[in-house]
Amino acid sequence: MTSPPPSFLGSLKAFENYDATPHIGTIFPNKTVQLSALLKAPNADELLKDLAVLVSHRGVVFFTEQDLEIEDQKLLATRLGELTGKPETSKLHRHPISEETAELGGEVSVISSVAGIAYPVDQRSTLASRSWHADITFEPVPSDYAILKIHTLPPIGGDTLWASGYEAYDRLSPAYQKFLEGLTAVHDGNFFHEFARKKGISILDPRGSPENTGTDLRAVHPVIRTNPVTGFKSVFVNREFTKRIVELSFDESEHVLSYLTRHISENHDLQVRYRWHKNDIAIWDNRSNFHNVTRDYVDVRIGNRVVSLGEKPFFDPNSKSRREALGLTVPGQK
Ligand SMILES: O=C(O)CCC(=O)C(=O)O
Ligand SMILES: [Fe+2]
Repeated sequence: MTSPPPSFLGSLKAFENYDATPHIGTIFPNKTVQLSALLKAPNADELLKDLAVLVSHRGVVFFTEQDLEIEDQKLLATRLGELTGKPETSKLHRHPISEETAELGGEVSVISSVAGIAYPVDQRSTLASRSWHADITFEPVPSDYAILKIHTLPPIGGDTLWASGYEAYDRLSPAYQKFLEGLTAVHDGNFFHEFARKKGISILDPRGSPENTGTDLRAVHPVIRTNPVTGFKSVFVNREFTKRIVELSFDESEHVLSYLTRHISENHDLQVRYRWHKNDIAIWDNRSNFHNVTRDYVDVRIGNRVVSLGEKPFFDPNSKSRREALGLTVPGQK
């Protein structure tokens, strides 16, 4: 018998909410809870810090039918990281292929089925699982939090899935966990050059941190990463950007990456799937989760995404896994 996980809600306990699955996802279903109001509350710093901690623990948190304007969406993304101790040099990310429109600026990515940043999908693969990723892991200083508001939706379809990197780590055998802990991997976003060429735009530079500069969109990060907010270990490789484990031979690297990405996409019991309503907002922690949109619709689907930058990824050998820290057992393991 395991005890139920402790609550990470803090000051947010006052608002109606429920966990979407045991391992990932918390939903605030009532539109009387508005992020715009939390930002202006007298105890805003307490509420927003507790929100950041909740997102880092639960992976992704959903708010229903929000009136948050784009400038406040940027402010919220900034505050979540600031209140949980991110480096001062980490600002909002400017995506390499964002177009700096007067209306939105380079700090907003338009997530759209018709224009803006349509994520380039590998045309050779028709698997929906091909697009599992964490945002912008090709940057030396990648993202802590992302906030997505979808304002235009097809009548049905276009659900988004998230998967827990904490739970993915916990499901590995102790021997495999140890093997992965010393390893590092190359994350590569240079495919965006082709995209930029076709659109006739140049790669934005710098991109929200003095370390995210230049046009070679590659970085090396630990395969197992410690989340500084929770202290938990997470798997940190993803199908879209992670190309090579540095310390292994080419074939060994292919094998391990293929296993880990299947481990994330095929264990649907470490995932949550969200069906959007107009103006819903999802906030997720990119350090220890992956996500993937479902391209099963034909109508227009558009949202605005803001991605903030966190710390340079690190692995703390003294950090714990989520289940270890919370005293939860892994199914099938003693
Ligand atoms: O369209 C979505 O639901 C998610 C797209 C995505 O990967 C993102 O916004 O980072
Ligand atoms: Fe994404």
